[in-house]
Amino acid sequence: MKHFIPGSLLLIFLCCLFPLYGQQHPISEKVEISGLVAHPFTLTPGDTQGLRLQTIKNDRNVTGMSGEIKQEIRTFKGILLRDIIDKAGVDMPHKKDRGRYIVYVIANDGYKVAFAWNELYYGPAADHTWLLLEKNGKPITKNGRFTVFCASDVVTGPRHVKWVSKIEIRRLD
Ligand SMILES: Nc1nc2c(c(=O)[nH]1)N[C@H]1C(S)=C(S)[C@@H](COP(=O)(O)O)O[C@H]1N2
Ligand SMILES: [Mo]
Repeated sequence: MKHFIPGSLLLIFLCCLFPLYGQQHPISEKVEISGLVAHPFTLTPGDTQGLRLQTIKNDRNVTGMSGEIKQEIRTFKGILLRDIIDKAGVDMPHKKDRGRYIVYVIANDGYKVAFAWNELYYGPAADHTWLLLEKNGKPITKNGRFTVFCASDVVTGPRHVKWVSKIEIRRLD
């Protein structure tokens, strides 16, 4: 017997696979820091480029729009986002343009979140925005390897970025 699949059946089969394809979140093993910076660099779980890894006790869970708890984070290990930006060195010739700069956190599934440069230096988020490598004493594997988390946000879900692969410094018009 010939192994013959009619074209229409093949098409139906491929259409069934498509939603699965959309749900896959390829894990990035690195985070590239790039954009308007003097020294672009790459972080991996094994090479954090000499940046200070801090272990933090945390009382802010990952919450949704109506306050529901999506995930409990009791402790985490991570690098302050500001330390990462400092190391890369933002190329900002005119200080008064600081309000135009954003730190764009990009995930492998297309999710993107902007932080204003100003808030990461002068706002509540300055001391509370982290690139996490571990949660609750374990490396991030399920949504990993890197997560950005802003513990000073009122609702923390939207800026809890899983599968982070890039951090880009951009300037708005
Ligand atoms: N990469 C990525 N991160 C994401 C999302 C996403 O779709 N992709 N969803 C966000 C939303 S809307 C919420 S509420 C939280 C949920 O986090 P959880 O995994 O703890 O439920 O993740 C956020 N981070
Ligand atoms: Mo959400």
